Amino acid sequence: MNDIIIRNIKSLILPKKSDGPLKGREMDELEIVDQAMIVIKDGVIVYRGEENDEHEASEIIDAGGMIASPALVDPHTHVVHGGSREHEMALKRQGVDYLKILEQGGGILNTVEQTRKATHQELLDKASKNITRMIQHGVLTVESKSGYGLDRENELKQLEVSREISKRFPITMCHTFLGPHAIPKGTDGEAFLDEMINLLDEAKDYADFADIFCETGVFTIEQSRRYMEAANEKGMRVKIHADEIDPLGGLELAIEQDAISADHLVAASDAGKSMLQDSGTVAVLLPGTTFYLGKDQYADARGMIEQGGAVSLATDYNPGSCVTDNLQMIMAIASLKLKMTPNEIWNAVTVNAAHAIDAESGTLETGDRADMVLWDAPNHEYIPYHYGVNHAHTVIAEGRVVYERPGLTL
Ligand code: IZC
Ligand code: ZN
Repeated sequence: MNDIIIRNIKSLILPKKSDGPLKGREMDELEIVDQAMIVIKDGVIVYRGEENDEHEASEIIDAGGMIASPALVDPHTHVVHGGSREHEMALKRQGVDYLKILEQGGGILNTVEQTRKATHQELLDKASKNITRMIQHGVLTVESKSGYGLDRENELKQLEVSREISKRFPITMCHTFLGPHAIPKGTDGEAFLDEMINLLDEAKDYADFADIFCETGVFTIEQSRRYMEAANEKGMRVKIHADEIDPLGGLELAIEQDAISADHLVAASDAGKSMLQDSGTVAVLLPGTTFYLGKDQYADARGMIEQGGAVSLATDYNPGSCVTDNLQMIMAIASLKLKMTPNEIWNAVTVNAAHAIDAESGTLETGDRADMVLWDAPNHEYIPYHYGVNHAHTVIAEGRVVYERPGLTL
């Protein structure tokens, strides 16, 4: 592989590398080096910092005064699925809420039907489009969940597709088994949960984490505990969809079970939030979902950070409650609705997102994989500010340009 110098970077955004996620006040610290350069050798960073004349390389990229950062990390997605649910928009407009649609056999269960019908190749082609868009928006590390199969064959099919994607694209992926995502129609919840617990032994060969949807009408706290204990016993680190709609105490359970992340937390209790500081659990907030579901109450990011917690952000891309592949859009919602500062937001979509999925991504230290983005923006605060569009100009994966923004044909 070639040596590359990227010069003429207006500002280089450098989240701090650390053994654990950044917590509390640390989340507002972000190193920014002005008039910077990056030197890459064999896909790895060998220098990053102020521009100087001390390096040589066979290829030189002139960043033209753009800003640069580590590639973004999206630590919560449901990117592999069949079909789509645009017909639910009309129901939502009539005031039928998300859990009601699920109760009536739609929602997740509709996607389950479509995912079961789809072949491996169809799922792969469909998810590849989403992954392409994610890369174009500056994301090079993605978590991907199963959960639309709800039986052995189809859960494993989804995980196989997810693993195939990581081979086909220049990205880092981790895979999560979310067998207990909904209860198939006409099935007893307890019996179905047993089936999913029995599947953990096999799922372990395909997935890095075990996840469950703990929510009214889906899985209770007691059922979620039983599942998480079983996964922990089998040596699988756990995650949980917790307190998204109703305050069930999912965050406390996540911390009790040493979950690597607790995701959603819109309705998390004050007691739960105060426990984050001394825990190894990252709060993965998904404000795009709150926005898409049309709710007024957003997760209390400020309370979590002010009490010393570690917060991350993700798209939660899925066909029902948040249909976007654009993590930059989530950065804007985090600013507007979660009242997070620009520095907190950048740490949340890089270093903390990586810790939420145990990935070695999100920083640009010497020795790190050269996954980075050149942004067509004057400064790092600009990206959450100018919302809904793509600011990624050049995406570099392991030192290789994999996306460059096309121009117009005039
Ligand atoms: O397909 O609705 N919340 N799971 C939990 C989802 C949203 C995905 C979906
Ligand atoms: Zn989710």
